[in-house]
Amino acid sequence: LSRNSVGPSVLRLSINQPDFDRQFDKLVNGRREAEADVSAIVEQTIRDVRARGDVALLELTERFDGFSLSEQGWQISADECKAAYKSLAPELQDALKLAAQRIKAYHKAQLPKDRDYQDKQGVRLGARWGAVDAAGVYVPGGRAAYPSSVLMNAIPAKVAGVGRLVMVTPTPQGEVNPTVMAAAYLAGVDEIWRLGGAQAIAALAYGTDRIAPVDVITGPGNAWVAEAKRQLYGVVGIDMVAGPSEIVVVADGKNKPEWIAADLLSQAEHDPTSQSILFTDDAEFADKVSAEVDKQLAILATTKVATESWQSNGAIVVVDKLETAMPLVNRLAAEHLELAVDDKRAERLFELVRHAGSVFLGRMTPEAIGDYVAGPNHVLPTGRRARFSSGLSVLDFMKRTSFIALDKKALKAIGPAALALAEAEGLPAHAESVRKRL
Ligand code: HSO
Ligand code: ZN
Repeated sequence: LSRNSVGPSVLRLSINQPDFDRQFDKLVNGRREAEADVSAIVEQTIRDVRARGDVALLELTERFDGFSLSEQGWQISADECKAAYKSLAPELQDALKLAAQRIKAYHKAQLPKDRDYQDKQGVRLGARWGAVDAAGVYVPGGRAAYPSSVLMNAIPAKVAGVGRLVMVTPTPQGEVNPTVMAAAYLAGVDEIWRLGGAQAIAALAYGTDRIAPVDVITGPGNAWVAEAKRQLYGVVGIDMVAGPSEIVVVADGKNKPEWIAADLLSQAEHDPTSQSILFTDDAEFADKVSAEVDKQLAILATTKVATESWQSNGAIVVVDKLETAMPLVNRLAAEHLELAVDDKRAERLFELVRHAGSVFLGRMTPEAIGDYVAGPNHVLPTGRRARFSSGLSVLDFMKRTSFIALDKKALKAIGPAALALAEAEGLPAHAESVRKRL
């Protein structure tokens, strides 16, 4: 994208500029996901873990995380997690507990209903939902280790009814993040293995002597982890492959510029490739927010990441009316969408939203509330994937078995059509299995 330099350091577009369509296209289609070519290495790692199991895990962990699993232990125990929780400041314990309770309540309400009914031909039909037996959650180490993400991945699995919930997390030099362990304790994780990278995903998918395989793997990770999930999809189920965070804010001129600037920066600080975009119908307000972002960037502890994100991926788009922004907002299909306007207006704009991962209505709903404590999942589709997919839910840990039951009368009603179709497909055994009963 060409970063034109109308004043401050962020892309500024106006719906009235002659080349707006072309510029906005570039914003929509700009690729922010580095396609590092890791596929060959990951393929090799997966093959290695599959062939040599625990021995490969030992070697790879020694090489990449710099410690010995056999000396320091393969697992982190439930007692260690409980102790980590107890060692936290009481306010942090309470915050985690509140988050866990609210996430649990929201996901409980999400549980699907079985169906069982008889149709007009007398055929009994339905579907029964059940959880997978075992699920694995990947939790990154280092900067990207978020206790909130442990809750967001693990709690839906438990609510879905997953019997065995396994967590894998790299512990470079053997070190573990205590708040992550505390979150695992609260979420009811059953096993934690000190493993990271593609090798951890391979171990979960195929199993080793020590580690029993799982059926579904979720959770964020670096390029190697994402690629391993992609390659092993089919052997196991996975959640979506997530990209860098995004926020679109639709705001009128009656907002406090400080608030909106902070909202934009809340996602910019996640990653240099994150994206924050403001739509407003007030050019003066746009200037104020832009200046305020620069002011806040100067004092933010995460300024390096946030500045890079804002300057290379951020944008401010000035429109005539907020309603005219909505088709543009839909094209971006952003992970997070704030509608920072009066409540009634927010409802009306919300009616116009067709594609977004999660929507935050009104002036008092900053996106960060959804990251931590509101209840809906913060694992959401990024990179325009909200066009066709949704946030993580209990359904990612469940599957549906349909069932059919006929009696004589029902078979008489619909059997002849099956017979005709079987004959048309040239499959006589199919036809006979119906004919013999008729
Ligand atoms: N906004 C991130 C989730 C997160 N934020 C975790 C803070 N901690 C997902 O896009
Ligand atoms: Zn966030």
